[in-house]
Amino acid sequence: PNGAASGKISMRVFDLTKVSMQELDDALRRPSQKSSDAIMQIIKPIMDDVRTKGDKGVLEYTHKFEKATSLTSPVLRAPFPESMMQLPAETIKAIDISYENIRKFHAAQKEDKPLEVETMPGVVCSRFSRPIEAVGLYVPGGTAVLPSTALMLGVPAMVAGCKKIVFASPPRADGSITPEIVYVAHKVGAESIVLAGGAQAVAAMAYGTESVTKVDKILGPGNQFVTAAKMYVSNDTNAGVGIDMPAGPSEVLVIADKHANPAFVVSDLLSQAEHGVDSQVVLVAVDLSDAELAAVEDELHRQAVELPRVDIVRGAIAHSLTVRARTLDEAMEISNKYAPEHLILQVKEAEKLVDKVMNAGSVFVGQWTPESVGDYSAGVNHSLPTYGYAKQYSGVNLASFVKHITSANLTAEGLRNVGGAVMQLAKVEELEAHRRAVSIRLEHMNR
Ligand code: HSO
Ligand code: ZN
Repeated sequence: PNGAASGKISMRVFDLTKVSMQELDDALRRPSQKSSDAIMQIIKPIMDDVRTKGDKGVLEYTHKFEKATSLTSPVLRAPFPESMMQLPAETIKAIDISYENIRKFHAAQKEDKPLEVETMPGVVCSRFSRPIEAVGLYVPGGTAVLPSTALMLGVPAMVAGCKKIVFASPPRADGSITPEIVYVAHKVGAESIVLAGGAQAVAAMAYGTESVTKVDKILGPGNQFVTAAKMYVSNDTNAGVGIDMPAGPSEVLVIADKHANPAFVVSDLLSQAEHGVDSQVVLVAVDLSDAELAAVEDELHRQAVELPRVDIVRGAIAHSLTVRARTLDEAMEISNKYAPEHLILQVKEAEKLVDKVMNAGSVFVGQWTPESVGDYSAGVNHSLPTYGYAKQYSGVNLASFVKHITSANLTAEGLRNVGGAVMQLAKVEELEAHRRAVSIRLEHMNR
């Protein structure tokens, strides 16, 4: 295909015996994101329009951006008509299998009973969780259809017990919505689908309209306008809405040694590279000879030119790299510093290396575990921290859909035991009413 005509597809190589860690750090720095100021200026009027004009505001933007001029309501309510989820049997089966695995894994994350600790005799502290009542799940449209994202957000929301699950996704020009997304929405018991994309969808769910349900938290990936709109509403106390992590371009880091099959390694690198020209893939090759590395490089070109999305791959590979490391420890050090969204371990005894993983969104262990299984069907979530945020954030999981509430429950003996400390600290902070809330009770006990 056309890819072959425009030169060999290859990644820059950094050899750790030749370059310094500093040079490598520079090379591994993610391409800087576009300034969000300009984007904020673009979305601000959209947010205002939707907040003030409601349904009419949403529809205007959907007519304009999605060309879905026949739409007269921005919302599709459950029960969704069968006719909107007509799918080939194989697709139904694939969604059903994936749904079940994702459900099982996230159901296992439920805490079956409240955590309870008696910190002193008579002083009992507990923690329990409650679902977030209403969640808005954004599923991007555009070039790719992403029912897998609907599953990754909808299934944990259902398992957590969120009462109102609202999906939002841009409709097609004829006003219809991808049937795969309708089917997933039906399976997780969603109450509605907002037929809108971009900032207008986020605004509608954050503020609510005549027909769009106002939600408490908005989750899901999206383009820069969606991301900016999520930041905007999360800073607006009038909206009172939470958001998940901002999603950046996809990434994968593969650690491969001599035992790895070059064809497998390359297929994993390319499966992330085909997401977008801004995706970044990193191969850390551990103790490969020049000939072994050359074999991987040839394989990369060979597989890449066969792909329908070779032009996107070319863009991603242009800012991707191979790092030659001497040992597994060195490889892990690089990976932990980079904190990849996805980490693939294609080394002998890969399970042993997992103990050394400190920073990563999700780990794929051993040669039989391509990242695609996690993207779709294994059960793990694919909404993960990018851009190095795996250093401090977790991917979407059951906890993303619940709040943890704590409670304290004291007996008279408990208050006698802890009261002195409370009164002394209240004194230090010169908060007399605090101190008295204890002393009044202790005096009452002694009467
Ligand atoms: N790899 C993506 C998720 C995805 N892959 C969806 C295919 N469909 C997250 O980085
Ligand atoms: Zn993917």
